[in-house]
Amino acid sequence: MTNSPMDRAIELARTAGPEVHPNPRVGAVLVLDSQIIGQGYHPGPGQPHAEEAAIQSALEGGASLQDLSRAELYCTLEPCCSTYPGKHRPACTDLIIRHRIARVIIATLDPNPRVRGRGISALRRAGIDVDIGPGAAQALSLNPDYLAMMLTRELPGDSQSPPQDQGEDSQEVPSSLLIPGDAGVTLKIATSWEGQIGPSLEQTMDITSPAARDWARVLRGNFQAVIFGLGTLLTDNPRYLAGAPGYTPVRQPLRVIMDTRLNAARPGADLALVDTLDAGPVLIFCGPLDSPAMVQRSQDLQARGFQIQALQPRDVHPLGGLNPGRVLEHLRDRGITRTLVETGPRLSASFLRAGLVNRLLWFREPVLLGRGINAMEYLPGFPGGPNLPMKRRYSWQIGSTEVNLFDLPADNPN
Ligand code: AOF
Ligand code: ZN
Repeated sequence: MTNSPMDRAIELARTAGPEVHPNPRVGAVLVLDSQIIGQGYHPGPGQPHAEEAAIQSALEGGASLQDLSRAELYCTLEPCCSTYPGKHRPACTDLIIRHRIARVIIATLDPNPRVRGRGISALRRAGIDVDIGPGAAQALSLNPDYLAMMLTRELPGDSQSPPQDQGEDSQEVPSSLLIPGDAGVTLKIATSWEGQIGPSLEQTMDITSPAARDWARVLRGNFQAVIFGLGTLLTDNPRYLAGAPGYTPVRQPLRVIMDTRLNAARPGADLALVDTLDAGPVLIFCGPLDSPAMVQRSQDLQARGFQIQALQPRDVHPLGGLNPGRVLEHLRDRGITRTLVETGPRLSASFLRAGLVNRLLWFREPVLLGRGINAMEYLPGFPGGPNLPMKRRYSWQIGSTEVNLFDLPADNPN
């Protein structure tokens, strides 16, 4: 095969015409011993789903049930998992389980509140090996409208919608990560398998799989603000835009920089953010404008399109850092209560130490780095560290990356 089976499944999904609306474009491919033995796509409401079409085409092509039990099914979207009034077709997970397919590879989750990870759980509960993430970016870009619609949809009190707490170590993807409306501060940390965050206190690393990175960008669109520090700004030069390629984000969060001395104004700091101000504003928190130099830097940055919010002398730590609690208060005054902190170890630690983090999203990559700053040693309250037995609520895999979600006992009025 020249293309990967997932590439082929994405190609198939693309063959659906506009009649597919309001359903998503989905493709599926069945592979046995490196040969495609079945394939299909979903043409539109009332028609077979891609998985059903792929299984059907394999059977019509002469595949036996024993062949299916050794086959791998590549799906561009998480298979659906329930029937309900108005649903046209049988649940794809039932078909997959009934045909005893050995392994299922899924590019992206179905954000439909009736699915949202429950399709994956159903398959895993049935003993089917499930891999998530290959081709995620292309699969997301197949259905920007569908994703945007589903991400903003909630079915409160609907017995079909997933229960709030799936208990420890559940494989369910938390719907709160997919639905805007979840208040609080989420801290995102990416580490190697042994917990290394980066080579130094300021630097972060791009070690997570591309699929996980795309997914993180989609999730970003569910927050009102994303906070980071000067170190991350200068070393990573991030843009922090929401949405994967071709995917319409729910919103672009306000980019918030904590920069006590306004070093972002440093000559030579060639900030990529400057070119993204059309997508949304950037707000810089700093210490008091108590010197001509600070006033000058503030003016320079404002002239480049940044907003500046100076804090009081009492909000500056003797060692130079800004009080993260005060930053959150200012954001709350602006109506911002759903915040993502995506920054280097030092600032992450100050949010954790102040007890301001409600949720920890730990992206853990199966690589070993051997040296660097270790989250378990450096971050107070990090799971696996000296003083924190913590309840992991969810864990799932995106590409090669393991994503873990923890609820922290935060002292946060959000
Ligand atoms: C799949 N495979 O090919 C598609 C899925 O009304 P129905 O029965 O067609 O169900 C529509 C929902 O099924 C849709 O909102 C989305 O959640 C899922 N689409 N799922 O397993 C497919 N098209
Ligand atoms: Zn289905």
